[in-house]
Amino acid sequence: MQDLEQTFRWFGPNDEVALADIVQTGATGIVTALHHIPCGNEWTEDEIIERKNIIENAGLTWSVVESVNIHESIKIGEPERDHYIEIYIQSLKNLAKNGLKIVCYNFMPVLDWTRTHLDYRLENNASALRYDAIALAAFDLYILERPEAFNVHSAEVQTKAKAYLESLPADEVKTLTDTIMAGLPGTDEVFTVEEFKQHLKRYANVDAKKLKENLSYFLNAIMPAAEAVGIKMCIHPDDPPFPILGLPRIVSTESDLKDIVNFVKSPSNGLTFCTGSLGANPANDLPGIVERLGEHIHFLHLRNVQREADGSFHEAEHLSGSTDMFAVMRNVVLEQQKREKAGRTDIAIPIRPDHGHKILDDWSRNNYPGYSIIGRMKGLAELRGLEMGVKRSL
Ligand code: CS2
Ligand code: MN
Repeated sequence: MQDLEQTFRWFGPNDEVALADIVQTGATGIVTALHHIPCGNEWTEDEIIERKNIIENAGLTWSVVESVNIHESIKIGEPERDHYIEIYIQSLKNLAKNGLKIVCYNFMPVLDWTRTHLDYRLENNASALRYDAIALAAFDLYILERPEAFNVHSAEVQTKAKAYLESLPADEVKTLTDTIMAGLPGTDEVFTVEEFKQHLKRYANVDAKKLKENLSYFLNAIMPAAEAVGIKMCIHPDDPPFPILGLPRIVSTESDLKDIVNFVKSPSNGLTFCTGSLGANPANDLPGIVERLGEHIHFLHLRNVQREADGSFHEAEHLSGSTDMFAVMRNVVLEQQKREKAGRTDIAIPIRPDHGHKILDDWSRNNYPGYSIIGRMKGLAELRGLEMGVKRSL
């Protein structure tokens, strides 16, 4: 049976990790996006071809587009959304013309992934990303000063959050704010608290139900075109998979994922299975999701998180943490078997280690948070070993 296609995210020519480095990790596929094109603008064929050539000249394949970001007007359901959907469809057509057929996206309002600490030290002094529930509450209650936050966080959390904030030196308060307010991956953009408040206002009338309707509207609008050109869309789950800072989240649970694949029944309407994102909610049965929704998975992000009782978590080693990665991989391989039997050709599902720890010489480069080269390479190496072990033992 074909192996999973090993991929590595690359942020483009400005990434301090070069394609020549990635070749040595064992990855053969690249996951990238035209990060310099502002969200809502068309990805022209010229730009796509230019990026594709750079990747191919390094002996690699551009396997997955992550992400073609969704304009906020589409998430909010504003009148301009139809205009932005047209542009989105045009970008998909341009990608498909050049052989790019797997497109990841997410539907998280305003913020992409959210962490509170970018340099959390593990026992071996490796650096990991962390989401601390108390720190997040402290920001929500006393920096963002969102009135409803006092109804969301319990009295106990409010007390702890206050104490936490009072214990922080001023420069660390700023670091915490900038960490939570980070914009899209691949950019250095950070919202100010004021800008973020403006964004929140636009979402005042968008609850989870409305946001889901807007996602359904978007999917129904783009799927006929995506299907016609053979594009497989795969939605990335929310990270973390629960509402934060007053923003709704609708790609967080198995039942959300089921709803989404049912919005439009099409092979083009698929999922990115990110264990790091989904795994932060203890109620998510990750191996079970692969078993039940595996046919819709077009892209795999296999990383681990270590959960704590209060909702905090940090990014753990790929094979040890709260998620049983063996059980996940076994069900991924069983899904490959099912596809083979059914005559499907998409057996070599692209997999990436997603994030990694900062270890060894990773300190010599200024990478995007979570995107160290050696830490990710270690994760990928572990995952490929696990895959081989599972396959040989079946
Ligand atoms: C990452 C995200 O947090 C994660 O797991 O994979 O940055 C992801 O790249 C985007 O949210 C996908 O749109
Ligand atoms: Mn992910």
